[in-house]
Amino acid sequence: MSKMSPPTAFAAQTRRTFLKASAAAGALGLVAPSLLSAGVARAAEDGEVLTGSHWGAFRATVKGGKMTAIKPWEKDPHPSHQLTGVMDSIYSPTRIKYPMVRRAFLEKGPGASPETRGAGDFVRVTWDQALDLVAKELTRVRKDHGPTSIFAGSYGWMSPGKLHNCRSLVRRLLNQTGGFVSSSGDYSTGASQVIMPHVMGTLEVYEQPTVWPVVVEHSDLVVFWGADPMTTNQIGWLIPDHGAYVGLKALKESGKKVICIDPVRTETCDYLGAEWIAPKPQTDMAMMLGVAHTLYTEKLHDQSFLDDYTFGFDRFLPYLTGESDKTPKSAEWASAICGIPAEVIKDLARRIVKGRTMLASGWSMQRQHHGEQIHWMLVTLASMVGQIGLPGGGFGLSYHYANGGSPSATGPVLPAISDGSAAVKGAAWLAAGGAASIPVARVVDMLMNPGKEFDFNGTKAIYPDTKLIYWTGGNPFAHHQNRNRMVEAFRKVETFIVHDFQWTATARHADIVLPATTSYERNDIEQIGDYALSSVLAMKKVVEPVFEARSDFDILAAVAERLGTRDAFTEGKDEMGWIKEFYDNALGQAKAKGVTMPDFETFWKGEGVVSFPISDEAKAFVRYSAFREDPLLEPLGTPTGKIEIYSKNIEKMGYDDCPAHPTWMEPVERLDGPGAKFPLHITTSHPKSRLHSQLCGTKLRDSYTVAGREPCLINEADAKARGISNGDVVRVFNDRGQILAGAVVTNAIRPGVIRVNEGGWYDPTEPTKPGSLCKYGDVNVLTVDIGTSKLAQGNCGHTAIGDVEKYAEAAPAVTVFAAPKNA
Ligand code: PGD
Ligand code: PGD
Ligand code: 6MO
Repeated sequence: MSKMSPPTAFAAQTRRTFLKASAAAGALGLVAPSLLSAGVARAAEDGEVLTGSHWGAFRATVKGGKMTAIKPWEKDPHPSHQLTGVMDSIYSPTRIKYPMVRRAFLEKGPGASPETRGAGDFVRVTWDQALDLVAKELTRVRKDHGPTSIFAGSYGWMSPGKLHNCRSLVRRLLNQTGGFVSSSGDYSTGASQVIMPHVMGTLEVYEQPTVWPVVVEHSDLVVFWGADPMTTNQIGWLIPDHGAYVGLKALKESGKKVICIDPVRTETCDYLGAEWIAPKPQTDMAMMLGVAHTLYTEKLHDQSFLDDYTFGFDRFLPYLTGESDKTPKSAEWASAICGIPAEVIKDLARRIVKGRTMLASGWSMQRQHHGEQIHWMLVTLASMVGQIGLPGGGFGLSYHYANGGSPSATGPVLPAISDGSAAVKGAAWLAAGGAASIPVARVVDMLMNPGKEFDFNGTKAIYPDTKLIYWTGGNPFAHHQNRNRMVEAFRKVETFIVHDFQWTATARHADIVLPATTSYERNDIEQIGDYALSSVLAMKKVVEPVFEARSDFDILAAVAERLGTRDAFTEGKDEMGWIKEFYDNALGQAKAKGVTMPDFETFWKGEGVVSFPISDEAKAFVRYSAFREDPLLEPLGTPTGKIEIYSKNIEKMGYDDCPAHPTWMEPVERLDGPGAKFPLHITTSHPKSRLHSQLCGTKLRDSYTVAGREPCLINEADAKARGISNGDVVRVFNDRGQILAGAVVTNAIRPGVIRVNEGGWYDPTEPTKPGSLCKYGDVNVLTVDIGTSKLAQGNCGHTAIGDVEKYAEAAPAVTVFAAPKNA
């Protein structure tokens, strides 16, 4: 189950997933004529429409062609409160209404006055002018500088739907017209998805863990280590089934013991009445080593599991005991780093081996400097406990994401539009051009250092010289770190093209801005439940496109037309033609599996949802049970077939920042770390009332902003020491930049730690000046833009220290939630 395409280097490890997907795609029928008349494909004038979103399936009420009410699908067991923002996203003042071009670009040409990027001086153009300009720029840049000068990794979220996947669509256009530089990996699990294949033989992070019903029945203790599943399961990459909430409720009712290890007392901690252990951020690696050391010295570890199922514990042991570096990784040693008393660490070690324990981790800790280490160490710990493959034991890396652990239904897997990459397989430019793909979070490094060599997972490659960037879906001016460095880097490119439906900071920094539809203004098809795959849902158009918005499919087909590749791009199918084809493919799979599905016309004209049965076997799924039963016949995909606590492959890479076994290394900066220049750690968690930056531009914002700005959680003691009261406007700053935020004074956060969630819209006071104050509270103004290590080059969005002060001056008005003038 991969949310983003895995790095190519891991094609082998993810073969099973890949084979499944390609079998589904390969079974696609030939071009099908569009079955449904335009009338069926049109939005309802009046009535109720069932459709879906990242926040869940919902029923929309339409009156006079406008969506007037939204209510969750009645079969959703735990609807998200964020749905109210979904309706507003269609009509909010941040909507991009028309194609727009940056004035200097239009009047003086590509690359002109780059300092005015982000200043909001746009000129409205017609669709034809805009599309001609896009086609002209693609042609010019390819001709003058070659395909490696076009960067279209176009990383980020978008909207669900098998057809209107804007990232696949832009890559499809560019693959079919001569190639481009792409990106691999993602910001969610950048470090873990590269290290886990070395350790477990799979990506692990996107795969089904032991299911919730098994955890509830068999686990005696559940430890959520840097995970807040109550908050982060609201959303899905597909349409969420919210099955994790059924599991969490059952866990609560079971009265089983739960521990949350987190600098913040989370919603999950409160809901489950869990015990709260609050280490200093970025020190969990040391804490885990302290737990492992206790297990070993007190002989609580399972040596026979280590012997039978793992490789290299004997090589890790001298490090753990301190034999190799004269530093035993004792609980006392760990305590001095993580700030948790040694007795608590020892007690934790004794408790996790007392009964059946599930170690459930989120992903924030691997979004930190040396983030590769953390899940490697968690797996090492779970191996020492010896319960991997047993019901309710072991570890899980996706209980907090997209409802991982929700039992999987017996049903089909819908295919999706392809990015057309097969079309350029072996094409000459790949060989000639050098780096065809960069690790996703190295985009600013790439722009800053064309021609520079970089390391990635045992390989070396060269950064290309980027002249044109094309981004559809994703909001890099929210998701990337160290905003001020980024603003400078983007001034180096000649042409920046963006499709979105909102005036995000990314759109504001573009040269050509094209208004996309929301998914409520087009038809599509999607599955409910990333892991459960419990239903197929017709994502029916709710309203006609507002203003001049067009779907990414239509926009890119029109560009393809200008480049002479329209037929290849559309394969002669329109929107409903594609949807029917995907459905019919699923229908074929369903038949083979003995599952009932109506024909397409009945499906689409009716309720538009078909659900699949969940077998008893699926409800009893235990991850790694087959491996445990027979490690020889069911080996892991690692070189040794076992869990690799020591990796010879990583040893061969010889990286100073990623040794061959889990290792504590000081991050570049941390709370109370050596030479720390600032007294507070800034944690940048995922927001309860948004999906990253999505819905930040909607009315939902009124429910959480403080003094009209992004909230900043601060401990009472830290607030008192700075004369800060609840509701004050504060300035959060470090050497990289400064933001305003609204203080929330609380004891639910460890002293010395503040939290500003990721995804707040970047709103610089003086857009032409890098370093200027962000008025709303984009926390990535403050974070570091370095790779986790040479191995994975993941982002370090959770690495930042800084300070806070009460903002004494009159706070400037937030302006980012109004469209730029003329727009
Ligand atoms: P979103 O806000 O979801 O964030 O970063 P990402 O860029 O994915 O951006 C999606 C954009 O796509 C929105 O602007 C939305 O309007 C647009 N969009 C939606 N549907 C469509 C469509 O149909 N067509 C077009 N053209 N556009 C569409 C998320 C990334 O941020 C992620 S996944 C993670 S895990 C990271 N997390 C952190 C973190 O924890 N801490 C920090 N400091 N930074 C992070 N950044 C990362
Ligand atoms: P975070 O909020 O970054 O979420 O899921 P992920 O697990 O990465 O962090 C989870 C918890 O880790 C937080 O409670 C935080 O306080 C804690 N934490 C931070 N630093 C440390 C540390 O150093 N040590 C310890 N022990 N704990 C720490 C992200 C996942 O969520 C992803 S990748 C995406 S794309 C989705 N994004 C959203 C979203 O934007 N909004 C919501 N509501 N839900 C989401 N779900 C998904
Ligand atoms: Mo993510």
